[in-house]
Amino acid sequence: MIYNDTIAAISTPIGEGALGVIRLSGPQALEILKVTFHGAAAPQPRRVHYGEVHDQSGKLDSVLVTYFQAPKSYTGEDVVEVSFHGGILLTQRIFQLFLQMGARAAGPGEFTQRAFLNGKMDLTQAEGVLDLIKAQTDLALRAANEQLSGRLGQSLIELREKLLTILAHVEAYIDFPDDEIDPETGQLLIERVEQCQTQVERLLSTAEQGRVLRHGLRTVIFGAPNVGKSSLLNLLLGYDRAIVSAFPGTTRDTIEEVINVRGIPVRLIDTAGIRESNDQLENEGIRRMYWQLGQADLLLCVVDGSQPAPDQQFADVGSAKTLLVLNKIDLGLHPDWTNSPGIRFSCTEQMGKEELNAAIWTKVMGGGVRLEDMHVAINARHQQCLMEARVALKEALSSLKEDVSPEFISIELRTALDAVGEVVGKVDAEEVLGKIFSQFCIGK
Ligand SMILES: Nc1nc2c(ncn2[C@@H]2O[C@H](COP(=O)(O)OP(=O)(O)OP(=O)(O)O)[C@@H](O)[C@H]2O)c(=O)[nH]1
Ligand SMILES: [Mg+2]
Repeated sequence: MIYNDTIAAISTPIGEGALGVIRLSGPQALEILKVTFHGAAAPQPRRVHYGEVHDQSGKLDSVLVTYFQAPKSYTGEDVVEVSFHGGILLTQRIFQLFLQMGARAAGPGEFTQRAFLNGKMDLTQAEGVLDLIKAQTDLALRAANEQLSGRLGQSLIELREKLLTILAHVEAYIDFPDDEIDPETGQLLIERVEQCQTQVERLLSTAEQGRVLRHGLRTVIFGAPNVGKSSLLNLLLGYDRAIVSAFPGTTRDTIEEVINVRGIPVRLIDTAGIRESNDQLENEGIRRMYWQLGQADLLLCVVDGSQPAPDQQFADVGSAKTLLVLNKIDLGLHPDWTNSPGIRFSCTEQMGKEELNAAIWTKVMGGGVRLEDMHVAINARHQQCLMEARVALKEALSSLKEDVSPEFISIELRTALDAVGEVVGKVDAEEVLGKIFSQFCIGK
């Protein structure tokens, strides 16, 4: 074990709840429990004990305590979990008591960081814990669970092993400087590097879906005033979030809400209608709308399908990023739109919702690998590392093909190896670790 101090954290949200939970991890965890807990028997590993927690002045609460003996615990250290009645003051009193007894207040993600450093999980699994806590849809939850189970880590470890084998081969030639890599071995190594490249590409192809699952698909609803943008937001959301009125220019500020489209978290953003205006507030709304357009993953261009098509379209509705929504078709579709591929929609009649959801789904899942069939979806950090690996592998491959000296090939392979290793945490980079674990909540 690496640490000699014991950390404590309130592991439940601060507020009134049926239960509150405090966790302790470290070499003094059991000792702190023993002096504060009064029960029928001394705490045994993997048993739940009922009793009371006392401070100097007497009983604080009736509690249940669980003792997880190292190394069979979340962090790999001695861990104690105490659950009690979830009052705000009570939680603070018990927490303060543990601090007085020698524990230190844990920082964000410190429990998981210890779990990682004690070899209980690799870095992708630690990040899976964070994804699990933050998941907003079933699909995101499933991807997080897959990552937590170690599936991504496993495939990266296999990749590393393949790279190590290739490297060992190449380095064997360095030790015998008179030998060049013989053509047969050279060909074999080329094939193996190409296999590694395929694997890296496969993982990289899940980056976009991973980003959407973690952060939501930024979807901006835009169009002329009064076409029904806010009505569309309200309909998709299922309640009246935005003000709808028959006056053009109703929406000013942008309004953001997250919905779940078949497991994809979609961050819907309603914006001010685009038009020339002398109204300062409206112009500010339009300025914000343009800013949002620049940030969007997907654009829902809403038009009034019962009216003639405007001379000028606001966006390239043929672009892969844009879906055209022909709203108000309950009033009849204007002949201008007859051949339009836009989705026929009516907010008042609630028509076209399924078609729109299907179109959003296809935009996200359409190209490349389907997340349903995949078991991993990498995050931005993984993507960055794997892109470095991609570059290094490409270099290694062309060096191999051009019979460059083994020393150079070995350097390139090592770069690829390090980049892949960094994904699972097989590098000693304080900075990387600090950055990852600081995103966690305290107590995790
Ligand atoms: N008949 C019909 N009316 C609709 C439909 N959708 C919206 N409306 C009406 O159109 C008017 C404008 O709707 P909003 O949702 O406020 O339109 P908007 O695009 O957000 O307008 P701004 O915020 O002003 O840009 C309201 O009177 C709605 O009731 C529809 O599908 N059919
Ligand atoms: Mg509006």
